[in-house]
Amino acid sequence: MSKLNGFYKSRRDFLRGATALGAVGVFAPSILMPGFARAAVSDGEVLTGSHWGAFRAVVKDGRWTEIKPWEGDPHPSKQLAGILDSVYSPTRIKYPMVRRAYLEGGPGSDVAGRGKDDFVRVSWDKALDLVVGELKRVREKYGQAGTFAGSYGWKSSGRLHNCQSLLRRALNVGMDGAFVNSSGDYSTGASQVIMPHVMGTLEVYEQQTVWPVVIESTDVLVFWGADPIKTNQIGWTVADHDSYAYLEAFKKTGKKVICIDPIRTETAKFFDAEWIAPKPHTDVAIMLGMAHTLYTEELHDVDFLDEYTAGFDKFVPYLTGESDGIAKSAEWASEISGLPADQIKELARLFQTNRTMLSSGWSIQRQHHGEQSHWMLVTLASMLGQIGLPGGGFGLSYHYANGGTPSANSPVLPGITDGGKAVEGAAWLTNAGAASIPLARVVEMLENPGADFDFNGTRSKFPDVKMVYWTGGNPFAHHQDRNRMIKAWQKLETVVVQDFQWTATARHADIVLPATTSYERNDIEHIGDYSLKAILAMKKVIDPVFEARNDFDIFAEIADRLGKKDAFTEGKDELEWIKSFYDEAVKQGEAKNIEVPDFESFWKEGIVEFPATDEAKAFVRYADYREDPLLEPLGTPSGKIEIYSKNIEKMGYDDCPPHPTWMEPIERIDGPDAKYPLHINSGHPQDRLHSQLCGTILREGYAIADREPCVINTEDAKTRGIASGDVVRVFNDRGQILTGAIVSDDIRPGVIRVYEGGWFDPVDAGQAGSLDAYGDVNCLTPDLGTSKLAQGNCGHTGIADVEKYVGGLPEVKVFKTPKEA
Ligand SMILES: Nc1nc2c(c(=O)[nH]1)N[C@H]1C(S)=C(S)[C@@H](COP(=O)(O)OP(=O)(O)OC[C@H]3O[C@@H](n4cnc5c(=O)[nH]c(N)nc54)[C@H](O)[C@@H]3O)O[C@H]1N2
Ligand SMILES: Nc1nc2c(c(=O)[nH]1)N[C@H]1C(S)=C(S)[C@@H](COP(=O)(O)OP(=O)(O)OC[C@H]3O[C@@H](n4cnc5c(=O)[nH]c(N)nc54)[C@H](O)[C@@H]3O)O[C@H]1N2
Ligand SMILES: [Mo]
Repeated sequence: MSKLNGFYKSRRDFLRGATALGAVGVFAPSILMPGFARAAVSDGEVLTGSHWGAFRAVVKDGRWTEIKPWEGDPHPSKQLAGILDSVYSPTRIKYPMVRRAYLEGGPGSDVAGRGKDDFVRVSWDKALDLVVGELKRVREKYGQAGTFAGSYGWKSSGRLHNCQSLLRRALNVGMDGAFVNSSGDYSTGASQVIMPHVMGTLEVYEQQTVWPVVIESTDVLVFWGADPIKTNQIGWTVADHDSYAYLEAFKKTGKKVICIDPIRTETAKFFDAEWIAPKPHTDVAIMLGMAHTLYTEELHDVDFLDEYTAGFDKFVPYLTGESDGIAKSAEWASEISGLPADQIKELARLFQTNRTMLSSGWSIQRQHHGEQSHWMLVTLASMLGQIGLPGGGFGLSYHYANGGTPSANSPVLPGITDGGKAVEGAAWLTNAGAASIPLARVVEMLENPGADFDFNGTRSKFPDVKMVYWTGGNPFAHHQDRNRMIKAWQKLETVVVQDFQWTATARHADIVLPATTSYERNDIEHIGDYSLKAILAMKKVIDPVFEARNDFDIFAEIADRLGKKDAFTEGKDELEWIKSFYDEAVKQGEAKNIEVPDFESFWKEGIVEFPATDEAKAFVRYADYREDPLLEPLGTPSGKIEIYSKNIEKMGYDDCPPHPTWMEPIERIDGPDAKYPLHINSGHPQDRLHSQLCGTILREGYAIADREPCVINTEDAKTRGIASGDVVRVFNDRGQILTGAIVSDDIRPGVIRVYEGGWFDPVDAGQAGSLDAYGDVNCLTPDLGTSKLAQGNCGHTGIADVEKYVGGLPEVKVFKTPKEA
């Protein structure tokens, strides 16, 4: 499932949305006035937008000089400053570049030399000849599945220059779909597969009981591994930041807020919340301890469980220990989690006697057996019996893209498609005529061509991939176990990377194509993934920097060289595409009786806003199901919340039983055979978006000793002789990174925090196991699937140790331009 199209309130909306989008691309091209709004201004202000929000760009003499938040943004992100800097940063890719050994020796030359920054500048013509030549050669020599184009990542906002769809579109029309695709994402890999079995929907990208209702009706607001103050800075479309006003309003009520998190988060600080800090990776045990308390004290809602859920009776013998001899009591959970048993019991009673919203983030499912976390959360919420009541139940998206913000009655923009075939999770394996893999298994795929793998009830074989084309993502930041990945990458004969900055992924490529940032081209996007509060003209701010080209143009040219330019462009240029998306919104507006101005007025104005309806301001998730479970059944086989899933039972997976279960992860602190004493918390960064903006001035605000920070508890620092500001080496069997220490009591003892997205900067490039000079936490995390069911990534699993670094300090080089011969 992609996150492209906002959210769906219900399964039916989801189906409707899917069909509507399937129809995109058939609109006749319309002729626009020549030159209309095509040029960037040389002086003035341009309203545009990004994942970080909408803003006005001040341009002087054709150069972007200042960035001001849009007046309609109630809580602009401090990260905006980094955007401007990223455009002119020394890490910009200026020209098409080819790795020297590759240019001289051809595909597969000196693969161990990747990452050594030895590139040669070539013309666009030469670069595209090489790319297209390779696409053809690989197909001829290795067949349909020789190229991986399941490229993933947080490409920029915008419905047209969606580089991942454009890549697949070019290969669909130009190569008859001869490429390997991917399904899922890194965000919710486990949840988006288990939740349809449990709730009949994805849950994670859907509207929540809205904030006005929570403010009114919720008595106890629990953030379970969720930090909305940090993470709501970002939207998949253009962030609206409207949740901040609601969080403020909730704070004013003085009602109880609890944060269950190994870290005292920004959200915990904002609310001065009760901070409960369990050992990481033990949440399922804690929830089971609560469930056991409710059950043994007869506090569970028997009527709710009877009427709205299926299979509770099969879960009870596990809960009580009748089936395996271990009662999942609060005392049992206390042993595992380190929380006092009484605290677990008291929390269970508190939740039961108050209207409680259990709001969970996604880290607890980005872990080994991550499927169990949200399944157990739903089970706990079902026992509390408040699902579908105002302000009660659970929510899996309050922390993401300002979920819970009431939705406007707005049309939904379509976007460029991959060539008429939707890239949706459900279509995997048949998608685009070639194989598809669960995204996070990409390294395993390279290592084991022909080997079987399981996924959500299916079994398939890994294709034999020889070429990778990555665009709009940074796998050398987002993927786990960097050193294993480096070795696997060496199996590839050709790696093409299209980006605007010299990420580690680009530095490990053979052919590097410079893309524009979204501020160097025109596009269109919504403001507010959930609020849908406006449609924004993402106008070009400046002309392309150096030789950067738009993603659309690069792929149109590739399609052209494959003899399929018209099929790719459908005869439309940039602005004609944008207009066609907008015109679809106008049509929807007519059907829905919403006033939507025509394209010319919209583009001139730059924005059209839509207000939230009264109905949207009162939205309670699952209220309709609660009111009428027969007429409004869930999309599960039983039509009910599945605490026991017969479908999952049939799959017979040893690592995903048919009801929520505590399962030991491959490693955790104090777990069986734990080899290292500290858990690695690799949460999302406060001051950047993954690896984006790491190469900007924002880094000056957080880097310690020029490295990525590592937060360590005071006790753990003391026993290791570490002080704030020290350079420390974090290490385990998988890798070693240098970071700068921050000693703090805002983190549980036994836990360190290094945010994901720090740029990988190996001292000995190409050599697996090299010391990383800057601090890419994914040198330390394990690369394994959450389970056979979802095969999500386990970025939040992993243990390590830390020591003060006393060796000679290697220079951080990754933020400089590589050699441009
Ligand atoms: N250990 C650990 N690992 C994690 C996580 C974790 O919690 N812990 N979180 C995971 C999650 S949830 C995610 S979503 C991933 C994020 O992983 P990514 O999405 O891969 O990370 P980004 O840094 O956002 O990379 C986006 C890249 O796209 C490029 N780009 C942006 N716009 C454009 C464009 O218009 N055109 C082109 N061609 N390129 C563009 C940017 O320059 C950047 O290099 O990381 C995952 N990895
Ligand atoms: N500023 C900023 N915002 C972002 C992003 C970003 O990169 N920067 N990325 C966006 C994206 S793509 C995504 S997917 C979302 C990610 O949203 P999340 O996955 O929810 O974010 P994380 O920061 O990984 O984790 C949330 C919290 O879980 C806690 N946690 C970690 N392990 C455990 C555990 O075992 N138990 C408990 N109880 N808590 C635990 C972490 O300490 C953290 O405070 O954020 C989005 N928003
Ligand atoms: Mo994500």
